[in-house]
Amino acid sequence: MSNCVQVLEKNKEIRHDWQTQEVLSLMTQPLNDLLFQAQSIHRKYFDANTVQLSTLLNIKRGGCPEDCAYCPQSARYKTVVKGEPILSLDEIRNAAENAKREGATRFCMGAAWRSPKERDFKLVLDMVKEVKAMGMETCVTMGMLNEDQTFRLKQAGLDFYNHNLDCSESFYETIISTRDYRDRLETLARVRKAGINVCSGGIIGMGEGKSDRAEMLCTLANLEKHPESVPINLLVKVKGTPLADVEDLDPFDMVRMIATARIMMPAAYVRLSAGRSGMNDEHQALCFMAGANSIFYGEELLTTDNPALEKDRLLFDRLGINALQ
Ligand code: SAM
Ligand code: DTB
Ligand code: SF4
Repeated sequence: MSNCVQVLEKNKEIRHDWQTQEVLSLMTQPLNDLLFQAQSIHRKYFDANTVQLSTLLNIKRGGCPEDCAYCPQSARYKTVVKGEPILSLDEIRNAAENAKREGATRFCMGAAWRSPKERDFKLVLDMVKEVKAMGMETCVTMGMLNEDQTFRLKQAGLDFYNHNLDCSESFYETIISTRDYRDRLETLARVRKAGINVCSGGIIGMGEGKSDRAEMLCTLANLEKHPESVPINLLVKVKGTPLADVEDLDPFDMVRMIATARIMMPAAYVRLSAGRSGMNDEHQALCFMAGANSIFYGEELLTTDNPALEKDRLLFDRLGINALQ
């Protein structure tokens, strides 16, 4: 196929006019058909056997004023997580060096804030500069940002900002009451305007319907530009949170969600995010087959467990997957 035809085809595939009903049909079609479509698209945009590794560090644990029903770091719920002060620059440097040595290409720093206060924000700018200088990609997630903050983060060398939609606008009020959906979209628009790559996705398994999942993917894919990174989290049920006893998800629903995200946002890195500790190797392999090409690599997410490094290396070996260098 000529380059010109390839470009025309890709232009048709990168769409921003998705409708919930259409996406619901895509997501619920026979699994083999869905996987075939997702694999075909994945192979046009990426090497199908390469997965990107991001390591997470919780730079400010717990004590968050927000009421996100899934989150063990909310001060409103009685969980094992206690509020702690922000980590020091030395602690960040050590963790990032370790992540780099283990093979991660991106270092993601998360803080349990509604939005950063000026004093803390300055510390985060220093963290970003430090990690960037080590030759790693930088990512931060710390809640809502104003325009001044996004521009200062860009100047400090921030590559990605993670701010999830979490779920559909229709389901949102059952999950969070302390800030609204529009706030999330506004922060994403400011991140984009500042020239920082957007990392945005959501969580499934919170009791939402399939059409909520389709609606959330439509909101992401219908943004003016697709997010460069789309984390798909499977709810980690934490004792003490309102969602601790929600019903288990059909494992194939995670596979379907990833495949649908892959088809809708062909050039994005789709990350198989939280929830891997509860998945067996075969389930994860199906997620990679569906087009997931990024993971969180490290033994802890923010407050909950993630698979051991050795376990992930062994899985990659068995599947013939290479880590993105
Ligand atoms: N406080 C900031 C915020 O909420 O934007 C940044 C950190 S927050 C913990 C980042 C994301 O982690 C949330 O938006 C949510 O998607 C995900 N998350 C939190 N708790 C989770 C859980 N129990 N299971 C799956 N994902 C979770
Ligand atoms: C994202 O989408 N998932 C990560 C990261 N972005 C910050 C967080 C997952 C948190 C899982 C629950 C916990 O460990 O506290
Ligand atoms: Fe706070 Fe973020 Fe947890 Fe919500 S998800 S309670 S904002 S740390």
